[in-house]
Amino acid sequence: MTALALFLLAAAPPTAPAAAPTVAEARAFYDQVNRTLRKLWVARDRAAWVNENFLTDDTDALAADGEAATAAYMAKAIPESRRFAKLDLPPDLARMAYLLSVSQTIPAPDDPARREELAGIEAWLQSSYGKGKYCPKRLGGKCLNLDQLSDILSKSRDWDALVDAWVGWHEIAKPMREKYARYVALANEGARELGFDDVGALWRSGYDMSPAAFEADEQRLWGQVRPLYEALHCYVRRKLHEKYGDHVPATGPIPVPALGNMWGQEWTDIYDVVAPYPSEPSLDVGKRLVEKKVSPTQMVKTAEDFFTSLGFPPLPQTFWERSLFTRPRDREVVCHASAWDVQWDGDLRIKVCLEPTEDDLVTLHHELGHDFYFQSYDTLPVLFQQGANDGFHEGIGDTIALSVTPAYLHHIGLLNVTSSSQAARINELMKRALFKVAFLPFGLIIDQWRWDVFAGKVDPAHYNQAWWDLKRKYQGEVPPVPRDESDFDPGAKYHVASSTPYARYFLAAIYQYQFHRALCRAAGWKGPLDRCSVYGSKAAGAKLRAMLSLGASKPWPDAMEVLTGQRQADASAILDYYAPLKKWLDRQNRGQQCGW
Ligand code: X8Z
Ligand code: ZN
Repeated sequence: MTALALFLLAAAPPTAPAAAPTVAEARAFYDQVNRTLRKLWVARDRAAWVNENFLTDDTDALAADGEAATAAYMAKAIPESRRFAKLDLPPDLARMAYLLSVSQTIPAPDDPARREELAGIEAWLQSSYGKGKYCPKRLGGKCLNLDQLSDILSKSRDWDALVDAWVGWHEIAKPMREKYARYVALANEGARELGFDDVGALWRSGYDMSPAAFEADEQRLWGQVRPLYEALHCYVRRKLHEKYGDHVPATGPIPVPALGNMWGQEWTDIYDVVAPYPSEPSLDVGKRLVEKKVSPTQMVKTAEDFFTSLGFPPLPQTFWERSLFTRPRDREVVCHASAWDVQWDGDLRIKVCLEPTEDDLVTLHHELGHDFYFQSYDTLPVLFQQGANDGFHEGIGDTIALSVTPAYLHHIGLLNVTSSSQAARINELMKRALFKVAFLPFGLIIDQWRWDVFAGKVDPAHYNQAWWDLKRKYQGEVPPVPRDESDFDPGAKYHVASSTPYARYFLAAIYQYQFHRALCRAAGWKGPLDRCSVYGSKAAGAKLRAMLSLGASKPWPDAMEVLTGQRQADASAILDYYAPLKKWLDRQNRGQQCGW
């Protein structure tokens, strides 16, 4: 030991035990976290907004900076918050501690170079998806974007054209494969530094239960709805086989492009092929939107009007000034629909590329559901400015869309005639089931795949195989042509390229019927659920707003109880809703070899 060291030892004061932290210190800490996060999130979201509205290399870099700055702060703040872990915190602080611990979707390693690399990959993936195009040789240099390719999937009934559009779009994802593997490795490092097994475990920790309990709960719900899905699959496959011959075999899984949607995630656009009673009055809202020359702004106003009829304040003037409603002709944008509160204080916006279609009218109700949720909690501390869980956020606009019934559409002039016959009702239920029941297994598998990837159960050499194994197993869907590991089909789906977790949509697909049932009861409706519209009911609106205004300040079962009286996800509402259709399908499927 040197003389200097000896001197220092001698001079050091006796070491006092570190003072135990107090609740007051914890409160000061979380006040500061909320203030700092507000600044970081506003900066991040401004950059993301500009980036997604104006995709260039520079705005990609700005968006990545915003993400990296947040990640850098989180990598320090989360470990620091553990100082208070042993304290008996009051419920609001305990809730903040929990929300902070799970608030990073893609956590970054606490090393600046790796953090920036990860943020750069995130921005690149999302940007590549946004700019994705297919330039078939036959068009001599003209390229087709996702809207145009989706249009082919939804309208063409020519098998070769369908397959060409499908394969063409999936080409955009091939270059993502290698970067995705790196992104998984870096994000997992970040998750482990925060004490999670991997990113998937972190995502499954956001539901006020253990990751394992969450997985089990999803499977419980899937088990309840699976017979309904299989009945629909069986009937639809038969109709598609009649239409396309052996391109859609009479038994086994269905090739995706036959289903009218790029990802086979919802099948509404083949309603014409499968309509139970084609001679009943038309349900073609898109046709009316075109005939009546309804503008994008009028479509948005129609959706807004539903919410204000329930007692929500109208959207702010800035919403109309700052939102994007149509695809710009002069620049690249991320067209996948989204809703924003950029300044976390009621700065509501949407970013959509509207066409006069029923799908887009429904999407508008979905997006405004996000905005009116933001509006309901925009004065809470930012850690509470979230849905009760992310499935709640996705489920609100969809709940309202369940009230957009044919009778309501007739009332607002978007359907010529309605009928109350049983045949018309089966048509309506079929159309909705093509949208919502078809979606259920898709809602499950996106994150089943990512959970397995993050957990290392699927390595990069099997990315595509694992994807199609899940699609076949849960959805009964297969690709139209052989695929291999030079493809990266998961990356051709927005939420994979944009790092958006997906279990939320599965939950929303179940919750929305529970919410709808509760709103209908509040509105005094006594008839069947599929005929109920709560349009104009202030009583239903008040119940809904009571739940939304909680944000994430309480565990989600508390929020659910406020609206529904229930504390659990419960598939009985969706099963009740489609019961008449299920009965009808079972009759149609008699003697068929269902399943795949
Ligand atoms: O991504 C969305 C919304 C934006 S949060 C348009 N949805 C999922 C999808 O398109 O895959 C809504 C339903 C499912
Ligand atoms: Zn959404």
